[in-house]
Amino acid sequence: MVQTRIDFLREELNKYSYNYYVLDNPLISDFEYDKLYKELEELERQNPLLITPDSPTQRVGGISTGFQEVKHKYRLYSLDNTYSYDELRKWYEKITNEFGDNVELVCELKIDGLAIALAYKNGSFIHGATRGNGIIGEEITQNLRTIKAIPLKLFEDADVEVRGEIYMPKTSFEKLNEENLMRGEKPFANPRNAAAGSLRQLDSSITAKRDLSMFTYTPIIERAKKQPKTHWDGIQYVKELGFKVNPNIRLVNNIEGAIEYCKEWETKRFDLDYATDGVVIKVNNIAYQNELGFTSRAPKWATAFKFPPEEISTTLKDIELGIGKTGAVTPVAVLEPVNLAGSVVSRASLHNFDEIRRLDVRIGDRVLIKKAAEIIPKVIKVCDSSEHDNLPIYQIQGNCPSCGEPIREVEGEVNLYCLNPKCPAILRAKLEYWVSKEAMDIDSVGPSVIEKLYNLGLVKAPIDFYKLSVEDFLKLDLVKEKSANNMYNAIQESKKKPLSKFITALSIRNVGKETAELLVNELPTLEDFKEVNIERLAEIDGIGEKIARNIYDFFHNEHNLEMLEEFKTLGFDFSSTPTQKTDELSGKTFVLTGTLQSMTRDEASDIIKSKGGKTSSSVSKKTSFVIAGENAGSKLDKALTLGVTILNEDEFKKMAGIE
Ligand code: 0OW
Repeated sequence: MVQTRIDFLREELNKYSYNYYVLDNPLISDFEYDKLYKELEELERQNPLLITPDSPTQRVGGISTGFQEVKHKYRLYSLDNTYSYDELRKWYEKITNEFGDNVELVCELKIDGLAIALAYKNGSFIHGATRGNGIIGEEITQNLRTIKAIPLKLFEDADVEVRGEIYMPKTSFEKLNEENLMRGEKPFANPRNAAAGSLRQLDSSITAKRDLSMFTYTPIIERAKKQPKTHWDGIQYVKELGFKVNPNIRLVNNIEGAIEYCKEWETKRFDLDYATDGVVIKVNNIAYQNELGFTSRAPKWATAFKFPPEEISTTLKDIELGIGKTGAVTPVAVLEPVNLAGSVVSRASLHNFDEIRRLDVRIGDRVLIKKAAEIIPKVIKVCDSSEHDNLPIYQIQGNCPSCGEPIREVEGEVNLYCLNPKCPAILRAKLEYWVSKEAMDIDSVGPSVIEKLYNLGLVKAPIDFYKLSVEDFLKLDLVKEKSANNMYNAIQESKKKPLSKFITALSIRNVGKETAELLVNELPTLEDFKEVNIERLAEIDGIGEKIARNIYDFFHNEHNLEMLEEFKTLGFDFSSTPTQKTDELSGKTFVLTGTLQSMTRDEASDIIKSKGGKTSSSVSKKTSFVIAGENAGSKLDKALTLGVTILNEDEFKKMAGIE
C-alpha cells in the first residue's frame, strides 16, 4: 500500500539523514540515499495529498518577502565573559559558597556562529527564529528547515524548545568565499558572518546550498517521557530525540576540571572544522541553576571563558615588498604557515622599514605574531634565540619587485616609493582601489575580475573600465550573461557618482575619502581643481603644504590632464556643479527600504545629505520618513507599527525638490 511504503521511506531517510548530518556517521552511500529519496519524491508526486511538512522532501521551500518579528517564548540570555583562570575560580567560588564544594559543571566549546531558537510540538518542527535581542527575534522557519542537522521530526512525540548555534564549517566557508571571489562578489569576513548572511536569505533555496549546520546547547523540555534534573542529562536526552550536540561536551566535577578542559582546547580547537571563540561552563544541577538565577542579561550559573587573543611564534621565511596604489613600498613578512585564531596565517604586516629597523627582524628569525580583530596579523617582536646574531641584518632591496625600477625615498614620507607610473603593481593596486567602497564603490567588480581583465589586457588603467563592453566581460571564465550585464551597468552607473568619489579614486598620494570631501566642498567642479593655485589649496582647513603640492602637481601633469579629458568624452559630467547644499530636508532623518526605480539607494542618500537631511539604517521613533521602494522589507513593517510617515519614490522626489 502506498502510505505504508511512503512511511517506510520517510523513516529510513530520516534515520540515514540523522546518522549522516547529526552523528557524522554515514550508514549508506549518497547514491543509495538518493535512490530512496527519488522513490519518495515520485510517490509524493503521484499522491500529493499524502505529503506532510515533516517529509524529508519538504526541506526546501519558496521565497519569503521579509522576516516577521517574533517574541521568544523563553528569553535567550547572553553570557558574561571571563578572560583568565583566576576569574573562573572566583566565579566558581560564589557558587560553592552557596552549594558546597564539588559542584558539577558542564564544559561546552563556545561555537562562533548565530544563536537560534527552535520550537517543536508533538515531535514536529513548528517554527524557528534568530536570537535577535534575546526577547524579539526574526522568524526564519523556512530557511532553518533546509538545514539537515535540524530534525523535522523527532524520534519521540514531545513538546520541546531548543536553542543552539547555527554555524558554517570552515571548509564550506573557504569554498563559498572562493566562489564569491570568482563571481566578483565580496568575500565574507569570517564563518559567523557567512552563516548569518546565509540564514537571512529571502530565497531558502540559497540557504539550502550553504552547507549550514547546528549544535544544540539548551534543551527546554515542556512535555516528554523524561524530565531531566541536570543539564548533562537534558543534553543526552535531546540527542536521543534527534538533535545534534557537540561531541566535545564534557561533565567535570569542579572548576579545576573545567580549567583543564579550557587548556586542552585552547590549541586543539584549531583542528576543528568549525570556529570557536571560547568555552561555555555551566552548573550542571538544574535546581542550583534556578537558585542562582540571572543578572539583567545573563545567567549567574554559566560563564564564557574567552581564549586569549592569539599570539604564536613562527619562522620569518622572507620579506616581500608590497607596492600600493601610490607606489608606497610596504614590507610584508612571509611566514612559515601557522594556525592563528582559527585561520592559517602565512603573511603578516611589517608596516614600514622603520619598523623593521626597530624590531631588527632578520630573515630566518623566530618571530611572534598576533591577530587582533579580523585585521591581518602583525609581527610583534623577534623571539630570543642564539641564531639571531648570526643572521644577516635585513638590507632594503634597491629595486621594485614588480618593475625593477629603483625604489626611492620621498621627502616628508616615512615610506619608500616606486616612482614608475607604468609599474604593473601600481596599476593593479589603482584598479582595485578604483572599484573599492571608499572610491567609486563598484561592488560587482571584485579583485578576481580585475585580475582576469588585466591579464587579458582589457584594462591597464581605471579609465579602461569605461571602455569595456558586455562582450568583454563574457570573455572571462565563469562569467555569465547576468553578471556580465551587472558589471557593465555598475561601471556605467558609476559615472554619476559625486565628484568627491572620483577625486578619491584618482589615488593621489595622501588624498583619501576624507581629504577628497574636504576639497570638493571648496572646489565643487573639476575645472576648479585645474585652476586652483597651491596657496589657495594649502589654506583649505585640513590640507597642508605637502598635500597641496601633490594635488597641484597631479592637476598640472600633461598625462593626467589628457586622461581627465578622456573621462569627459566617456560620459563623466564634471561640469554640473553637484546639487548645492540646500536645506529642504534639514533636520529630517530618512530610512530607505526596497528598490527605487529612478536612482540607487546610495544616490538617494547623497541627495538627502546634500539637502541637509540625514539617513539612518534602522527605523525608530526618531525617524522622520521611511522611503519605501519596491519589495520594501521589515523596515516598512516597523514604520507602520511605529506610525512613521511613509513616502513613495515620487513623494520623496517632490519633497526634495527634484523631478
Ligand atoms: N555559542 C555557544 C553557546 C553554548 C546559553 C544558555 C544560557 C545562556 C547561554 O556555543 N554552548 N551555550 C550557551 O548557553 N550559549 C551559547 O551561545 C550563546 C548564544 C548567545 C550568547 C552566547 O553566545
